[in-house]
Amino acid sequence: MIRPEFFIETLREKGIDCFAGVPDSLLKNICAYITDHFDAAHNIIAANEGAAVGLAAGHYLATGQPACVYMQNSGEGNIINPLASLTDQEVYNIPVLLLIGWRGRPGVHDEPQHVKQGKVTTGLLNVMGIDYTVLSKEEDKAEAQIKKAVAFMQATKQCYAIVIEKDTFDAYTLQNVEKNDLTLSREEAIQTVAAALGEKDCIVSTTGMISRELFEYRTAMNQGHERDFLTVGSMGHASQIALGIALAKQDRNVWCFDGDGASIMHMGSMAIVANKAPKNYVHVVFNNGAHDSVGGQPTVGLKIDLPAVAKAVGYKTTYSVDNKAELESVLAKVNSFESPALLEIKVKKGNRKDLGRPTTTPIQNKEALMTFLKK
Ligand SMILES: Cc1ncc(C[n+]2csc(CCOP(=O)(O)OP(=O)(O)O)c2C)c(N)n1
Repeated sequence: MIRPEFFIETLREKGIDCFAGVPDSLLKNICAYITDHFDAAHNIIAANEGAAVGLAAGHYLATGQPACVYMQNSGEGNIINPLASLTDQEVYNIPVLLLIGWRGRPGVHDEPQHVKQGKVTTGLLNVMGIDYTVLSKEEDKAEAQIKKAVAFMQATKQCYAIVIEKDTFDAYTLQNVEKNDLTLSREEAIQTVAAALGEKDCIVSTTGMISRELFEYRTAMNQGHERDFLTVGSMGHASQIALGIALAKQDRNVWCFDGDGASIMHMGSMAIVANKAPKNYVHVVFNNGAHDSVGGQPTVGLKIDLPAVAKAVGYKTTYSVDNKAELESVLAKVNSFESPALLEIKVKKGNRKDLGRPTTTPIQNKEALMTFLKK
């Protein structure tokens, strides 16, 4: 295994001292080390991975030094456009070092949403003409790979990718944890909202723990899972899946259970929700100011005024609560919400250690929901 400090300090010695990206569970230890050891101008947790490539390009334009973009391989989809039309040698020819966590690597068991992405991870790099290496788990070999990557970028000005397998890095625990006094847990907030829903209502929940906690709530209540679409992948798009359903099924309320990281990832979608103005749409954002599902790295979620953003783009009703009593009193008024509505629930970080994963497959989930929506 490689020590995070060894990896990052080797990059720093080679002139790479600026990072941007979206955190990943495979890169949790590296992301935590970067968060603790680089200031705000040298580590930017971006809205999405494509935005991180933009930041890295800006850094190169200003300094002549490549920056490093870290991401889960799910983020490859978000970087294709800036790779093809910004950094590519046939356009501006700007070097960026891509650090890609390889979930779903063929032969390694992983969740369904990672299987396809795992199969195409290196193929996508090939198609984009990006040279890459899979990082060795031995430090001396890894050091040689880093040297080669940096030399390649210096010589060609092209991007280069380092692909990271599971269990490549030693443990490192984030020290700079931003403290707040939030007490409501996300799981309790999810249960409270789910319990307030009408019989015909459906939920589209976002990637990560939110969907897992919702799934476990239904199981615990013996309710079945047909009313929930668990967006296990496709981070940031739950609000649009919900909008698609809401516009086509105006006879029932559609709830989006979103995270702050996910809603910020494609925040422009909020403007589309507001503009389409469905009469049956409630956007709930469980805001813990963190990418909790992949290691708790900070988002800007608690530093921005989400209800004000929603209001500014045209949501008709907005609420922000941070405790159960307030949440219940808002939910009691649900039938008089002018829609689309945004309900921000500020919650603390963290999850139950024995939290399970959905036991239904994505196809089963889809079919059950479609049957439910026909009723
Ligand atoms: C495009 C993409 N980038 C990164 C990830 C990895 N990922 C899964 S969940 C998650 C964090 C989600 O944070 P948030 O929406 O705030 O919800 P929380 O986990 O805090 O409840 C991330 C970064 C992903 N699945 N897809």
